[in-house]
Amino acid sequence: MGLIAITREVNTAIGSCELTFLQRGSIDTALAVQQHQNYQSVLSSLGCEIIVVPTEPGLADSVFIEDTAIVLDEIAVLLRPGAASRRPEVAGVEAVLRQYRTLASIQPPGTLDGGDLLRIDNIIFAGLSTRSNQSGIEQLRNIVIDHGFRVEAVKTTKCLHLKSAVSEVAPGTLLINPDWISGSSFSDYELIDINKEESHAANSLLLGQNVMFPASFPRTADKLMTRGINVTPVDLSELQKAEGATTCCSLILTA
Ligand code: CIR
Repeated sequence: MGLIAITREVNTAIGSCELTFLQRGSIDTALAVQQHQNYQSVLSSLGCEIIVVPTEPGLADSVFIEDTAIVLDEIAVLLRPGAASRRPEVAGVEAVLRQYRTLASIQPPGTLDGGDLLRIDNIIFAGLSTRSNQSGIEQLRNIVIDHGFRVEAVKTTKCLHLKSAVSEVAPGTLLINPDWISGSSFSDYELIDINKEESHAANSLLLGQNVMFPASFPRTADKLMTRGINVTPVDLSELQKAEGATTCCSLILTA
């Protein structure tokens, strides 16, 4: 059994991406492509086989593939992104995922973005956000309960997704921005606060013993390293301007 990372190409229309909490800044598309290629090389160096889903015209946010599905060992759930412009992204991802998993899907009026789903062991924390609604969370709960998963809703108001504010950096340990989400929903875990000057630093991708982490947040990276966590930096400056982060550019699964 090996690890697979499914990624999706950067679309040339990324400059017209969805934005919610950020002001639009100019994105260097060529640099975004280069940084995304490096992101894939890092995933590969950490043991993942990379499968790239081609993008399609008009899918400005397609690189943020995480928002289209959640993949568990037993099943994959195709999501229904909260931004209508992003819903056409799901079909291309479905075509690849059906080779690896039985599929279920979120139906209207439910909406759910993968960035709102923080899975830790058999618990899925689900952000109730501007993108993900109660119906989406309820549908996910009904789909995964038979596979032994519990879904806990957590309201977010200050950031795009739940995982903008909290992510797992080691088994039982979460990196959190306490200004964006209360630690009270995560009292069973050890919490590490981000450095206060790096408000977007809470999103990291844990792969085995390593954490892929944006190069733009060195103070928080130092904090993690001081705790004995292996940090592998990735420069994602251009995708960050599109309100993207580390987890959102891949779907990780075992196969
Ligand atoms: C959006 O607003 O949908 C995209 N521009 C960014 C999505 C980032 N997704 C994620 O962090 N899971």
